[in-house]
Amino acid sequence: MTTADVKPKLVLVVACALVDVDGRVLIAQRPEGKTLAGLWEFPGGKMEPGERPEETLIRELAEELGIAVKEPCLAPLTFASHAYETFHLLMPLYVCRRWDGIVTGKEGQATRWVRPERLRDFPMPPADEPLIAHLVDLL
Ligand code: 9L3
Ligand code: MG
Repeated sequence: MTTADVKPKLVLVVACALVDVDGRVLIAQRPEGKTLAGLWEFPGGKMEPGERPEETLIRELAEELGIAVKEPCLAPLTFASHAYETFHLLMPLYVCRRWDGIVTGKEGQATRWVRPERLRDFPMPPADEPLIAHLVDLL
C-alpha cells in the first residue's frame, strides 16, 4: 500500500469572526496543551456528529468565550481548506456582530480585539491565515 491509497481524514471545524462596534475582530490564542499552542485563531471548534455549523458555533462560543449567540446573527463568509499531513481540515468562517455577554477566555486563553489590517501581525494556524484577506475586504 502506498500513501496514495490512504484516504485522508476530513476534519470539520467551524470558526467565527466576532466583530465589535469599532470594526475590530476577536482572535484567541490557542492554550498550552492543545495542538498549535500559542498561535492566534478565529475562535471555534470541531463539529459534533449531527450538528449544523451554526449549532457548533453557538456551542463553541458559549464554551470558549462565555457569550450567547443567536443563529440569525451568524453570517457565512467563506471557507478555509488546509491539508495537514494526517488530515484535511475544512473550516467555514462565519461573521457575527451581535451577541449577549462579555467575551471572556473561559479556557484561560488570551483574547484580543484587532483591526482587520493588523491581523497579519499575529502568528496564526495555516488554515486561518488566508481568511484575513476576506475580512479585510468585508470590513
Ligand atoms: N483550527 C484551526 N483554526 C481555527 C480553529 C478553531 C481550529 N480557527 C484547527 C486546530 C486543530 C483543529 O482545527 O487542528 C481542531 O480545533 P480544536 O478542536 O483543537 O480547537
Ligand atoms: Mg476550539
